Amino acid sequence: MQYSFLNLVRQGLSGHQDWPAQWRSPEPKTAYDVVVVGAGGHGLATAYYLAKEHGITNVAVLEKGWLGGGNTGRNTTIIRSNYLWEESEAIYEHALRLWETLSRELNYNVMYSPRGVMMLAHNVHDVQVFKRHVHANRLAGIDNEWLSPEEAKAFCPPLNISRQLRYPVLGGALQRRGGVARHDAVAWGYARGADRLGVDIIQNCEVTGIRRDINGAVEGVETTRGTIKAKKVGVVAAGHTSVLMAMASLRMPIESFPLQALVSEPIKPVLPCVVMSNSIHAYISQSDKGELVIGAGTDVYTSYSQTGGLHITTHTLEAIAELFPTFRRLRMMRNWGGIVDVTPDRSPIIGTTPVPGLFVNCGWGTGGFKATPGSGHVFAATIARGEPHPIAAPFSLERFVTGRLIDEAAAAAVAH
Ligand code: FAD
Ligand code: PYC
Repeated sequence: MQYSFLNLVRQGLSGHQDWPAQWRSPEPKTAYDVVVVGAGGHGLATAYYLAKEHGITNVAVLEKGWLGGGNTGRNTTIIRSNYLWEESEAIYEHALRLWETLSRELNYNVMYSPRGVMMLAHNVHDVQVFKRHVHANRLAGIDNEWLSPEEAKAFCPPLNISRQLRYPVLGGALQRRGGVARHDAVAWGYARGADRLGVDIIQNCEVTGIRRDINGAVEGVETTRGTIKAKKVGVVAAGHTSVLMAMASLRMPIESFPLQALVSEPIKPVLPCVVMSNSIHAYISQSDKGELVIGAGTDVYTSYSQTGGLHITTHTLEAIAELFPTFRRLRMMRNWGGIVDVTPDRSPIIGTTPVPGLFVNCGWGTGGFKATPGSGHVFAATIARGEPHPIAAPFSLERFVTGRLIDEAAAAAVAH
């Protein structure tokens, strides 16, 4: 029998009992050293590094749906580390370096393709902001360079740099080491790696409660498949973090919004890089299957719907048609949404919580796919040691009390 993402999806959709033993999730044990809630890329990477780097293998990853079926399987896979502030540069660059060797590390082709991410400027403000990022990144040893409109077109031939555009291209910031990866392969690679090290990955297992002992410390979780004891619980459930943390009486500075993406019919290779335009709002790349992968913005209202307003995608397609007139004739095949969790400063929360034994990793908003390896790596260290990894430390929950925010709104690249 062959392991494949499709099989896992079917397993999640149709119930594990219909499938051969090697495809089924194991029955949960009654107790683990660590329970990770959420089998997205971040949760699976956390479990992998807990086992690989810290020797903690008595770990369960609990997933209410199927492995990789959340934002990990729904995103446009853009990878870059061209953020403005030092704290963000540190974590996203940490992740980018792990991406560079991830296929070898996992012995699984995650199809990381550093084809370059070009962010377009359409007005004076964009030019100033992106040049500021270029300088900040280069000072930190992170590649980023400024391109004129002609250089941008040479790098990406289908791009329209006509001065007649409503919002003409005034230049672009290019991170050549940025690119894309194959989202389901990332989930699968980490899942297989963790599984081989002894981690239990349990699908169709929703966490419905967090159990605490008489002193308030975590002692396990309630799930749709029974009670599971654990002295350490890591919540990595993008979009649903507030719901889960409320089970431990914690209120999170998080709002959840639908964010959409869509793909075109497949065509021959035509788009050699990733292009992002924050101002007129579109981002686009071409998958190895040939489909153009297009991302839209978030809905204006909070919601747990995995769809989103049609007018948001329409707006994005207008922007794509203006920037790439040759794509106008293409048909769109599918669109979908994911639920992203957004913090007030648009930076993630990674670390301990006021509840002993309860750890949280969330708030990646529209941009956490690129962080997957780095996020899992530092979160595993945080859980193993019981204190924040140095790269994670600035992203503590306490920053919303101390006011030491990491305001990355300008680098978020997606309207939200
Ligand atoms: P998820 O993959 O969502 O995993 C969380 C898991 O927790 C889910 O599988 C969910 O079912 C599970 N869960 C929730 N509640 C429970 C419960 N009670 N019990 C058990 N399990 C539970 N980022 C980028 O860097 N680049 C991009 O180009 C990009 N594009 C995006 C485009 C779209 C349309 C979307 C929606 C997001 C995009 N992102 C992008 C953001 C990125 O997808 C996320 O930040 C990232 O995938 C989060 O990973 P995760 O593992 O934390 O979450
Ligand atoms: O963070 O680069 C990003 C991104 C692109 C699309 C959604 N998020």
